[in-house]
Amino acid sequence: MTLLRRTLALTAFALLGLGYAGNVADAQAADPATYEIAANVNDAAIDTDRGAHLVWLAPADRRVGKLLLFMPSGGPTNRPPDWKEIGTEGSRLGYHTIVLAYKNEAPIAAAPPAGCGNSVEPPASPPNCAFDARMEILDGRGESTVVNVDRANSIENRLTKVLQHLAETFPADGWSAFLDTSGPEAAPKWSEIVAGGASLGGAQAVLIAQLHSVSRVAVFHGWTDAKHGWVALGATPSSKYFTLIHQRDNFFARTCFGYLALGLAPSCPLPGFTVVPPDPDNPLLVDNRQPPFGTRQLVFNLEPNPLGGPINDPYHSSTTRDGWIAREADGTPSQKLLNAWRSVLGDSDADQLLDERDNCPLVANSAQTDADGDGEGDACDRSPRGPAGQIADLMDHTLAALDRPALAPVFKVSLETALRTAIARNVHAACLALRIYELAVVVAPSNAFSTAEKQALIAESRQIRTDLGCA
Ligand SMILES: [Ca+2]
Ligand SMILES: [Ca+2]
Ligand SMILES: [Ca+2]
Repeated sequence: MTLLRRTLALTAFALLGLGYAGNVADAQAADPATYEIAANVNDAAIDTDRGAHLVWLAPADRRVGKLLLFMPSGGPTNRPPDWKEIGTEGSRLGYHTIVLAYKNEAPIAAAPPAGCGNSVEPPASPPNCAFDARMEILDGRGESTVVNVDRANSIENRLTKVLQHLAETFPADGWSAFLDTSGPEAAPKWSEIVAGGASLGGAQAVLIAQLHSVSRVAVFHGWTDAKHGWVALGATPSSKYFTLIHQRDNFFARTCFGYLALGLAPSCPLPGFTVVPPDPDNPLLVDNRQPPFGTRQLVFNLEPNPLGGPINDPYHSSTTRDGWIAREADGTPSQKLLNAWRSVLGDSDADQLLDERDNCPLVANSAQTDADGDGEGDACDRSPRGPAGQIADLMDHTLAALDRPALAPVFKVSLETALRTAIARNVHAACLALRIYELAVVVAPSNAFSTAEKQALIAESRQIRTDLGCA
């Protein structure tokens, strides 16, 4: 008995220690990319002027078997090395992570004929300007008159080629799971991919999710053509969309219409964010809340990093771009911003364990201790020591209340049977032993327990039977 209890306690202690050892990543700087892969790998027709792809491979014990595709914002100088922090965070969460170099140098917002204009409303011509431009950036099939992306340089081909390279070069690392080879030409396996990005790239993720059923959509920053009429739900349901925007992003007001189309906002302007100037104490801001946030559309209002240098809209850039994101005094990304990133990426309680592998998805518990091993972490398990621990407690309470020590074996026999069978997961036998115990308490002489003690012990035993799922 005593030995059993000590074993339980030591196991819990050991798990606690292991868990804490795994929770030091928060204070580290960005991880260097695991691989930097030339954009023209496996295809000489891809031009390299958008830089190389950055790829992070999560440690084997953290991998969740999903790819995070992150597409940078639009602009001639916006290349993957400006998104190392979010790439790092994706990897730390367990995603195979690719920050993709793609044809983002002709932003949709450029004045026609280079783009579709910077207005809230779509340009008079060409019709469907933003949709066609985005389609061409995605698949390179000549849809647009304002951008010029051939098939080789499309997002689809660039992603496919880098995935093929990774799968061929590192066959043991799981990259082939993100390739669909069932058709005449290999393609990304979108069902296993989190489509994510910043601004132009965020809206490319929305387009991908319209066309394909993706694992999740992670849309960061506002985007210029959010009200150009093309944003709609398609293959991916609204429940898989998650977004983050800075309240002072110059696209904030118009992006609401994108959220509206995706079922992320009930109306526009975005309810709760209409006060001018923005109220820093607004309780809806993620800055003023603790995860889990419980909503799929997040707004923040942190000060951008002034060291990023002059840029048209530092608030816009500060949603994910390394030079402008809010940072702690030690230079690491703002914890409040990290909380929001993690929520958007699928870690609702921001403890760096994605919901799907978190034993308490809505309670921060990076240690993941689970003393009774039932798959529910101690932090959210109503009986964290499990039935065995509860029965051990009942034994203690019984012997402490008992005024006639000579009767102890009567109760010990049934409780030890209950304990032994509960540990063996023989629920039926444990339930029976507890009923026998309760009967023994009921018929015990009045000089053994007081009436109140009897009632308390029986109630405790019944609770254990409920937790065991006794019939
Ligand atoms: Ca989590
Ligand atoms: Ca948790
Ligand atoms: Ca548990």
